[in-house]
Amino acid sequence: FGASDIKSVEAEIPDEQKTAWKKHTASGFKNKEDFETTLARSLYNCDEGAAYGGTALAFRDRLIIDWNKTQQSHTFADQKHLSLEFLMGRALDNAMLNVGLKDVARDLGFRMEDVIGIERDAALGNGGLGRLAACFLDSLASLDYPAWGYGLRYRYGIFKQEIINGYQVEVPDYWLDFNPWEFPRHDVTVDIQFYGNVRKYNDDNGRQVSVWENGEIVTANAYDVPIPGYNTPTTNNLRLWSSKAASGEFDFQKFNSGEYEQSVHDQMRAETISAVLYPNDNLDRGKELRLKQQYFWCAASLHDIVRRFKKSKKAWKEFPNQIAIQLNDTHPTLAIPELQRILVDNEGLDWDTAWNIVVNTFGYTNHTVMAEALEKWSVPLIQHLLPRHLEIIYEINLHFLQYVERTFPKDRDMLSRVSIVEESNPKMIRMAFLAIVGSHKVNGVAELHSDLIKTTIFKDFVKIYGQDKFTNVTNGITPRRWLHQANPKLSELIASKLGGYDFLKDLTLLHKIEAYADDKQFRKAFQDIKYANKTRLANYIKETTGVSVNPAALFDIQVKRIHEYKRQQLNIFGVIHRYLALKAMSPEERKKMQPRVSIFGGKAAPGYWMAKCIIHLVNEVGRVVNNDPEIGDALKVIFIEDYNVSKCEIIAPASDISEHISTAGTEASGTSNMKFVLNGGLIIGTCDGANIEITREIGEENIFLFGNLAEDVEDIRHQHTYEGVLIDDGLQKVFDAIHSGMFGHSDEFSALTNTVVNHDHWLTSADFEAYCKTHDSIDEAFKDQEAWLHKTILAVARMGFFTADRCIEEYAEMIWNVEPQKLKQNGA
Ligand code: CR1
Repeated sequence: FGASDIKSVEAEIPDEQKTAWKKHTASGFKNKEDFETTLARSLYNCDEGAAYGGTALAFRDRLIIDWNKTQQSHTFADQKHLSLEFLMGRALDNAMLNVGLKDVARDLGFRMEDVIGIERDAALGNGGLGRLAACFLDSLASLDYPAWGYGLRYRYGIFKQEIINGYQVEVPDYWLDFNPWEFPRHDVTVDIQFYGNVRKYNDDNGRQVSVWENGEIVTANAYDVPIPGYNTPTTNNLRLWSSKAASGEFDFQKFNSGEYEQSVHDQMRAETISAVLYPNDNLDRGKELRLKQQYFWCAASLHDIVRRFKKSKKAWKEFPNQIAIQLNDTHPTLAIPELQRILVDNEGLDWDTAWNIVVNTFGYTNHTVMAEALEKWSVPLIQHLLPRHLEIIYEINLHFLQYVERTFPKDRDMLSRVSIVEESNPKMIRMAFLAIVGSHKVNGVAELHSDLIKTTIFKDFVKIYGQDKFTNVTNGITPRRWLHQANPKLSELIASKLGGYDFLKDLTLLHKIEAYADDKQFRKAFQDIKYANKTRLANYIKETTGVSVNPAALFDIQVKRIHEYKRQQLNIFGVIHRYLALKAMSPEERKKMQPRVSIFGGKAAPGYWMAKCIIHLVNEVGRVVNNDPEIGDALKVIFIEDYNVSKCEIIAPASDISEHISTAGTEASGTSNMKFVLNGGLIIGTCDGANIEITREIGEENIFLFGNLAEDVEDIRHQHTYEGVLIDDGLQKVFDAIHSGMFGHSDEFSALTNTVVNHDHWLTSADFEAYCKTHDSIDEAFKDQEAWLHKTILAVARMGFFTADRCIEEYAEMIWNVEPQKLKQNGA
């Protein structure tokens, strides 16, 4: 380009953008050159991407100052949250909200949503378990608890879902292209060993010492992510580990002898450990690489924790008073034998002293009772990968079983039932049992779930340890993201009545809006907001699927991982039932029906055939129904592609009804149920997980419950085995329609209908009639909009209990014994 070309480009830059940048640079960039060098981009070339980059870097700089202050002041007393998954979503919007500077980006001359929309979700998790960890990080920082999260820095997060011809196709999610929210700590590395052997010798005092040696070394490299609290300078840390070949590992001998390829291959092998998130939700598949990930991350995190503790120069017995480590499910259970190994083998403590420290340090949260999700690892695999840990696990088990035998001398079967080692072929290590034995508290995530673990899978452990070791912390969600960020207009309306935004930090204050449930103006404003949120979703649906849906119709939404136990099949069979009923009506009758939009979204694990069949059926039903001219607006069926955290922020505020319809006793808690109600939608649900407590809080007249109870499910399954499955008449009509080829070749769906006919493990048929009738009563209730508004407002007002802040306070008091540490404004 010549000089004149540049001039002509410059002339096209709108003035307000130039001034905006000038003003904006005050908070992040010193001058235009600074901005341009940071982004390697000319200001005159500034599109949404650059605006995002600029805004993110500016906010990041603000966070760093508070982050450094927080980390300086919180050096020793810490709560550590070990989780293989942190489903963070986007960071910019949240950072702006928490720092309290949401207007800056507006000045740049861009639509804020467009700028925010540039950011890729940090999708380092599968579903509820990973999102819970992210909500907890937000609450820990917002409540000023000194706390760190430890996870893995996956190069590929959960896959991106594309729907092609009605089928799910998985595309890798390479999310790290531009990630301003992470800070590589090249100086924070830990060498992690795998394989090798254990050598024993007696030291000078005659004590037997074990040395784990000759293993393969992989280096863990820390990447830190600042976690800003809301309306406080406290900024905590999420440390994610990335794997790379140990420096000695790049084998120069091989290199020099011409085996360049081999040495690069070794490098890649090491990097593979943190390459990809396993895409299974509520399912355990014992792959060696997964076990490697688990140990890699546990060992790196513990090394880090121990290193910081040792700097404090305190005695080892102080360790559990200084540090509490919470295990998010059994994925981090190897941290238990690892800490025991560090204390006994490296630090020379005797077994009992060490074990006492270990047990008092760890707490274990269980998130499922389903057998297929309970982790077990084969003994030969652990022996091969972690020979010293296997010895330690055996010794832990020996001590434990000796205790059980002494306590229950007459119960011979007890020993094999509770043994950490399952006597199968091959032998297996039961990780949940190891987690219980190695922790001082075990909690479930909703009342029913916490009761179920005590009466089913962990029943014997309650006998052994007593009731007190087991407790409940019902899940919650952060109101910052899930109310204020996702639904700013509703948040504003509430604030206008409550005189400010204090409720975002004390959600129980919401109860004060009960007084407005009958206030005409308030109701109208509430209704308008819902309508606007539905319109926003309708626009998104139009843009992404091409289907027009009417925002005045009843929006019925089920978004979550696709799983047979969550019963999206029940939902889609119900939709087909409705479609058949509409088809059988006269046009006049049809006009009288409540128009509906049935919205589905969620990923299926790539190897989960049945879940993929469900997705396919939903899409095929949508294709038929949405193109049926007789049906029009009476029914639309939508599948939203690639459901994730940021899409949930658009979806949750837009429901009239959301579906939480798991077979009773299978959904440990559920957390999207809370998001939907908090945003002014009602629930159709089973008596399962947190639905039960939601009902207790909001009142049973404000929720649509149906279906068999958890206590009856086993009997019904038993009946199925001995007497066969009774297929409900309405469901039979649905199956006939599917078999007739109405939704494409019926072979495609035979697996789905056959499992109902053959076993119906998930009680689809047993609950079908009640499910359809409940939907009919929802249609009736929705017709009376005033009464409906009354219900939804009361429900919102009564959701205060379900804030993640309350969870964190319960964990802090019952399990961690830690106190908040407020930063003084000057950072001291
Ligand atoms: C449960 O299925 C719960 C979350 C968070 C999931 C869900 O009901 O809300 O945990 N469990 O507690 C899970 O992923 C491996 O188990």
